[in-house]
Amino acid sequence: MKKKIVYVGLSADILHKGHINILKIANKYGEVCVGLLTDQAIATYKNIPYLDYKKRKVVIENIKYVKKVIPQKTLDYVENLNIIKPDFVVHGDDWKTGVQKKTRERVIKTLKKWSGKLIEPSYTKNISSTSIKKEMSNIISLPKNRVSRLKRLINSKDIVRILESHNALTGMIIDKINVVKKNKVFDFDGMWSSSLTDSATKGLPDNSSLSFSARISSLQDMMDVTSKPLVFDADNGGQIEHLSFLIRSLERSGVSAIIMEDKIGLKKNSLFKNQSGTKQDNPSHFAKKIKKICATRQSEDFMVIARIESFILNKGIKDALKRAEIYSKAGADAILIHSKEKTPAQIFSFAKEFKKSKNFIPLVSVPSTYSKVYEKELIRNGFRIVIYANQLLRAAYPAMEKTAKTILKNSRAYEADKNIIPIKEIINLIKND
Ligand code: SPV
Ligand code: MG
Repeated sequence: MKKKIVYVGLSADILHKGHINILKIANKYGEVCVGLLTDQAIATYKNIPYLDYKKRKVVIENIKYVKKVIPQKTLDYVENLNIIKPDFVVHGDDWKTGVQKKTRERVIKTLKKWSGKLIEPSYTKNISSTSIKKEMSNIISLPKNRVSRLKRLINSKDIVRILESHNALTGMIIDKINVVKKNKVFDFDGMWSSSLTDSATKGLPDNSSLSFSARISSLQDMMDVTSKPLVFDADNGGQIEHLSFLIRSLERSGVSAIIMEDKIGLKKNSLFKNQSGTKQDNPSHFAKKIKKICATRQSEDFMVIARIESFILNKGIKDALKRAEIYSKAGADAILIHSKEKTPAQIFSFAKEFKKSKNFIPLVSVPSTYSKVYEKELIRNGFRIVIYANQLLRAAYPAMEKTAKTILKNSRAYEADKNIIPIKEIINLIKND
């Protein structure tokens, strides 16, 4: 008699006895086919897994209860079910509520077409993947593991969302906070070490007066208490002869990418209205800097992102496109096309043209002045990374200023209390373990 087919959908990132229990039960009903969720499928509803698809597949296909493993490319099972037409689907009963509730309903509906059955063993309690994940996050935050995470995120997600961080505390906010919208978890994928906000925090202008060693010391504070990737704003990277030392320090610290802008001379922030005296680098000289980084980096996963300032200096799209070609050929992994317009029209027309090139590489956007743009519009126009470059410092400064003024006005602190967090909360914020 033909053996029955049993389908089990799994992410199987951190494999625990709950998974084994499900597979063991599934095996009793027939031959088990595991639909292993791809990194892209997992990224649609939670963080990308610690282990990539290939590594997870090796583990699962060697479990004695498993007959074969196929990729499940979406959170939804329907596509695979229609191909496999299993007699049974086995899943822990924990999906009756929460993110996967709808997925479950669609499984039941699809199975009905060929009288298949859903088996739901009770979920193995007392295994907290959250506590296992906490331990894993210590491993993942080791520099070597953290460096490569940004590239994996770019390969797995529609858009990688980065937020400015200027100290350890802001890094912790980026690492921890999330919101749930339409059953999906939204969080930030990494931190931006901004030259503007790092300098401002130290009372310095954004003109490279803050040395790279001071910048690296600030980011070390963040790296010590976080696990997400960090993208480093390197201004123009400094002198070509010094680049290899900078890259070595960044990689050792666990930084995932350097963004280097094609300007020369005394650094001026790109959002200043008056850009007189600011010059753009000769594209072939800038290309040499990119090549130098590619030649010195230890890990292929450490990304070099070339930032084009043509629009900032009113040079127009032709100049920007010419540069994008040259920088891409030199080995850049992505292009940040910067703009200080109020709308994204300029960068979208650049993206439309650059997409036609055989040298096209992923695009990065910094929507500081065109902040009305939604992430879905950026995705539609070919952008893969969005950097919210300064918002946390801009939020913190007026809040602190207001509190200081309230104390002065009232000659006591009481009136400020209602706008600030209780002391207990700030003590509990940082765990002492
Ligand atoms: C920064 O945040 O320091 C940047 C982005 O480089 S911008 O301020 O727009 O130049
Ligand atoms: Mg900067």
